[in-house]
Amino acid sequence: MILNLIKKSFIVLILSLLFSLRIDAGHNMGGGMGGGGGAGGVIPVFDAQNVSLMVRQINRTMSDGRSIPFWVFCEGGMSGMGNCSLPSPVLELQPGQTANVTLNMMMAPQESAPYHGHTIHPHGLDVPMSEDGVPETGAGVNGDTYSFRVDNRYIGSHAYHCHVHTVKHLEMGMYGAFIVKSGNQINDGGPNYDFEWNIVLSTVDPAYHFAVQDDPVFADYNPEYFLMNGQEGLSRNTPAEIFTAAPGANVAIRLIGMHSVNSTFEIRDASGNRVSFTQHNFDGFALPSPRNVSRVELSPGQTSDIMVRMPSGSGSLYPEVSYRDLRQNNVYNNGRVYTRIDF
Ligand SMILES: [Cu+2]
Repeated sequence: MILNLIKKSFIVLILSLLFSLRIDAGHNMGGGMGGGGGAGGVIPVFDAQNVSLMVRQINRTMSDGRSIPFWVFCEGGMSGMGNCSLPSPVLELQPGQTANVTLNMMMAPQESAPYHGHTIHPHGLDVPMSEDGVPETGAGVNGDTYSFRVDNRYIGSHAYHCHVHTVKHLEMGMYGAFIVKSGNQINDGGPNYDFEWNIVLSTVDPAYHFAVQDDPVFADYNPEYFLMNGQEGLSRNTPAEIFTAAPGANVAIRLIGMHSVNSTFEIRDASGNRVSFTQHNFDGFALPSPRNVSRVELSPGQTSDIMVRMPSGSGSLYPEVSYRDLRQNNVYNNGRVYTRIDF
């Protein structure tokens, strides 16, 4: 009897390990895994009041077959396996709550001195210096618990990322959305949304991923892969993600710019015409008044919260991001990334 029980729990353990390994691969192959209403999209969401993150390497096979190593923050406490995704998980905190985000360095891939260790830097939130994860101002790089509070001004989109050798570690995937939430309000006193979708923008220069210490020199940035929520979304038929809303619903889209070039966000209808929407927040704060626009430009490190109303009847809209080089402002080869909202 006891032996059977042990056998059974062993099988359950193996099955759960296999399952988490499958998740580790991190592929939600161009849609199919439709995002879900309140869930915020395909990237897992955790409560920043009590979350433990560790660092793991995951290898991604890109659309051209090349395998690229990423370092990501994975939720998972001491279990050693972790719940890994690219981008790293979304962390949520309500105004008035206290964040307790623990960085567990057990088995973390890392560089040697002087770039040893990792931190978690809440980007765009004003937190005490001891909690902001910046080694240059004294933050430890061997694991820590980051504890801070936010107020109503911060309702909306922010980010977090590692602040050790940032030029490399950010590029490696050590970034995620940090959302300050108050019910369904898009900002303090702002309108309510019916659905919320977090979209993290990022770019990949393979040379940075294979770099050792400062070789090659991190000077020129030549991205080859362009992502929305970790997916390439090279065409409308293979969108980075398919989000499911409802006719007539207000969908909040939170754009978190963790990319390293210029970018433009637009929404098009089935005929390719631009759809206008309302921009409520920029760079983590409410605009003095909402703006009716048909595009949003996002520079590296910026965020924006927009709201778009689904038409009546059923159909699809196509949010897209164009990544453009900083010098000539030309759209990169494969630099247009497509997603889809079904309603
Ligand atoms: Cu790091």
